[in-house]
Amino acid sequence: MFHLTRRVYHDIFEKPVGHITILGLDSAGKTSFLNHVRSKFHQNVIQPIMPTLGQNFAAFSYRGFALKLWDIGGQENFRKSWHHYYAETSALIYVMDSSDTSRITEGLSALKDVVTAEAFGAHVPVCLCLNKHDIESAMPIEEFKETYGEQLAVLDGRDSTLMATSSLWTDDRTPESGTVVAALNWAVDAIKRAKK
Ligand SMILES: Nc1nc2c(ncn2[C@@H]2O[C@H](COP(=O)(O)OP(=O)(O)O)[C@@H](O)[C@H]2O)c(=O)[nH]1
Ligand SMILES: [Mg+2]
Repeated sequence: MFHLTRRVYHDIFEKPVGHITILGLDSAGKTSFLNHVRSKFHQNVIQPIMPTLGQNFAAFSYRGFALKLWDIGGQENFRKSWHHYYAETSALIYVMDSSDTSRITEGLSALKDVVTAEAFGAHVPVCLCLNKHDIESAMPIEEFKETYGEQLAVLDGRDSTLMATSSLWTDDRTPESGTVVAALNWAVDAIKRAKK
C-alpha cells in the first residue's frame, strides 16, 4: 500500500508535466484520439477521465512524464474557449479530418488562429494529424502538402510535423507510424527537445 501511494505521489508530483492539447474542428476525431490513447494506457492512468461539456481530460504517466491531455470541443462556440489552454500547452496535437476536403481550409484557418495567438508559445511544437486516413478518399499527405503548402507556412519556425493518422489503426497494423500513439510519441519527443 505504501509503495502504491509512493508511486502515485511520484507520478503526480515528481515527474515533469507535459500538457498536450488536442484541438481541431468538430468531428475531426479528437475525442476518438483521446479515447484510443486512454484505453491503451489505462493501466498508467493517474487521474480518471472527466467528461464535461466540451472538454475531455486524461492524465497518465508515460515515458518519464506525467502527461495531461486535453481534448477541447471544436464547434465554433467552443473554439472561443481554446485560448484558455494556450499558455499551459507543452505540445499541440491538431487533428484534421483528411477525408472531408470541404473543411480543410476552415481547419487550417482555425489552426492559424491558434498558432498566431499571443498566448500560444512561439516554440510550442505542433503535430498536425491528417486523421481518418483509414478512409479510402482521405487526401494523401503529399497532395495535402502540395495543395495547402501556403497555409502550412504558418508552422514555419517551430518544431512541427505532419502525420497521416487513424484512431482505428492499432500498433499491430502499423508499427512505424499512423497510429495516434505515434502522434503522441512525436509530441513527447518534441517536448523533450524543447526542454533541452
Ligand atoms: N474512419 C474513421 N472515423 C473516425 C476516426 N476518428 C474519429 N472517427 C469518427 O468520426 C466521428 C467524430 O469523431 P470524434 O472523435 O467525436 O470527433 P471530435 O468532434 O473531433 O471529438 C465519429 O463518428 C468517429 O467514430 C478515424 O480515425 N477514422
Ligand atoms: Mg469531441
